[in-house]
Amino acid sequence: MKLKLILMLASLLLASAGLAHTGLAHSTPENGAQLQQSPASIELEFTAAVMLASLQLEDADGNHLELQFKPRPAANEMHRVDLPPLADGSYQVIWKALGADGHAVEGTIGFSLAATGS
Ligand SMILES: [Cu+2]
Repeated sequence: MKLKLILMLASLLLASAGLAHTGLAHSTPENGAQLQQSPASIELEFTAAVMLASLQLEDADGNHLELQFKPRPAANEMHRVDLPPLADGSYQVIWKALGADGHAVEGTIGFSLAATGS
């Protein structure tokens, strides 16, 4: 019965649309930012309090840079992690967080750095 299947799929879609997962509201640097100064920190602001489970900084060659990040059990809307001075190049920030609804969310923020006069 095709109609039954369509109705079932439609109700599944409606049900999942009603669940709002916690997401990233804003980041500094922003995704796609082209910076002229090495950012002192990365700031992630979420739509609701989350536990930041992991944060990695990767350069264009795929190397992971050492960060002073340790996961903390406290949930916050805003997470800030200090960055070391960065060389010119492009970077990816890969974050994973656990939302209040128990769902894991993750994302990537890319930015590039080209310091003037260097
Ligand atoms: Cu969720």
